[in-house]
Amino acid sequence: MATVRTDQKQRALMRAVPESFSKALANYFGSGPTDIALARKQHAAYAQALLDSGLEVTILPADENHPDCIFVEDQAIVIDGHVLLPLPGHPSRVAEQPPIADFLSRQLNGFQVCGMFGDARMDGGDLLRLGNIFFVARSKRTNDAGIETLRSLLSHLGHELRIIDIPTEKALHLTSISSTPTDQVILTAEGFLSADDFGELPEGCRIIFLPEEEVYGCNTIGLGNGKVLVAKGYPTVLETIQELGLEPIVLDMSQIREADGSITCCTLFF
Ligand code: CIR
Repeated sequence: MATVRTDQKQRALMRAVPESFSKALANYFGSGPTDIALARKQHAAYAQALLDSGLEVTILPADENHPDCIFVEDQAIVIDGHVLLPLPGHPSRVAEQPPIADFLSRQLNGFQVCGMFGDARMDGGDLLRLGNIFFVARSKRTNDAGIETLRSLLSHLGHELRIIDIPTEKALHLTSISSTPTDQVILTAEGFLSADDFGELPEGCRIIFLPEEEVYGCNTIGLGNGKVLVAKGYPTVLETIQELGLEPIVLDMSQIREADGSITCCTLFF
């Protein structure tokens, strides 16, 4: 049995799919959702999978003015009792944040909240955690000033930060091309990043490179109880999760993928 995440996930925040979801930004995996009823069905099945795994799930109402509002991962970064509210890297997504910030501040009594100012920009989807190491992408959405804000928080918390330049012509976010289903494993696809990009990993940790055509499937969520959410249709990813001794929960993400959204994008764990 593989060792699983130390930060067991217990509470999840999601946001409902608006009718306007068909207008979501789509430049990488998809060309825009076409079936909102199906997107809602897939989103509901995803939420149910979290509930069935024993998590407490809150779903905030959709915001029709913000077609991308379901992608809550980008709007807040929750680390060890602290919340960083980034300034999202795409202007159309900035005003999605207030209801999420309000919710988190009501839930997390005693949590410290910090913000991002000036030219700093970051999407939460550019952050990947492997135990006490945080990888952040320099991307179309996350810039150096944003990374410096994150660095201040992480150094205060005693965590290491490593910066990775992602190939922006091929990838939106770092989590679009990688994930950590456990605290020991990074899944990523060939053709995007090299082992050197991640740097030397702690003993017992490793990177597993999967075929380039399965890059979307490399985005998984390890729930910390041996279960891992994986997208339907990526056989090598599925096999790899099983070989790691983990239990995959397979979700059909087809309509969410059409909006460039991966599994991690739809949830904030707090
Ligand atoms: C966007 O382009 O911002 C959305 N259509 C997709 C955001 C996906 N979020 C993520 O990877 N964390």
